[in-house]
Amino acid sequence: MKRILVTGDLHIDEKFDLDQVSRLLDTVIEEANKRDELWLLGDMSHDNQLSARVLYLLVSFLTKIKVPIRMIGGNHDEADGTVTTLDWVPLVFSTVQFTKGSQQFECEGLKILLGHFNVEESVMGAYDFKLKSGVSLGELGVDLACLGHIHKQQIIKGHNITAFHPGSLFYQDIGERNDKKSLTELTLDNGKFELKLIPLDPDPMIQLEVKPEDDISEILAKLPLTARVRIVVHYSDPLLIKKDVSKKYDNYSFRDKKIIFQFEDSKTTLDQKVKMSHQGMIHLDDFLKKQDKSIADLIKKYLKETR
Ligand SMILES: [Mn+2]
Repeated sequence: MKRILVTGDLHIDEKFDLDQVSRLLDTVIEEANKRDELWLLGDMSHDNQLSARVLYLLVSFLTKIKVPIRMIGGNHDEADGTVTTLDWVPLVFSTVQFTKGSQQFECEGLKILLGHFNVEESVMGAYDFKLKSGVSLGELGVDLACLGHIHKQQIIKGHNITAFHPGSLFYQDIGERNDKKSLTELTLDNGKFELKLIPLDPDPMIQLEVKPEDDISEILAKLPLTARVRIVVHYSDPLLIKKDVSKKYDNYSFRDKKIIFQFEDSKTTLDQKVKMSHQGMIHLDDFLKKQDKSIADLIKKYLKETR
């Protein structure tokens, strides 16, 4: 019997608040270390150039995982042609079995595929729409497919095959705000498998629909500081001064809240603004100085050889 923690689409990036990302990665570390293996299904970072902070988070994450890892690259990990931003990982971490594309193997008598793509049956977004894939579930030719790429957690059952998307760790898009985020525990036992969800608590994303005259300051005051809020102001008055409407909410301090104002009339959608902390970048050398020497040396060597 083998118990595996499956996740993916970590999208480590300043853009998504590294406090949040690192908090959720701590849960991944804790849950993975209780099991036999960790499978990571691609899109480790968001940008095809890793900043020092992102690299630091990725390295310290992998350092803390004490079980063998299978890792595949996703579309966000493609750097340039055949190069990915993760090529250094197996050179630094011998416990990571990394491939740029899919992995197919047998485990506990089951044919398993790890991939970073969706099948025709995968759904996404708030309204469960489907995205063209070109491959359907039945065509995969395995018993179980673990698929990254789609951020909405789901299990897709077919005839003699099951696929699942463990989904992403946190909300990137307001369209995901009602989805539940989780890690997936996969138990493999002598030709049989079982999937169990482990709930995550990402920073909430909330959408409030209001009219210009509505007073929602009390609702806003009660929201946690980590909430990302979109206020959609529906209006019909063509003379409405948008600045005055958003000024109304200044009575309540938003300094630490991440608020997006969006004004919607029948014709236009205007002004999207997200306030983010952690815009600062640190210098690579400063970052490397603080790291365990052996890892820092390997990364330095890697960076030297690839530049
Ligand atoms: Mn992704």
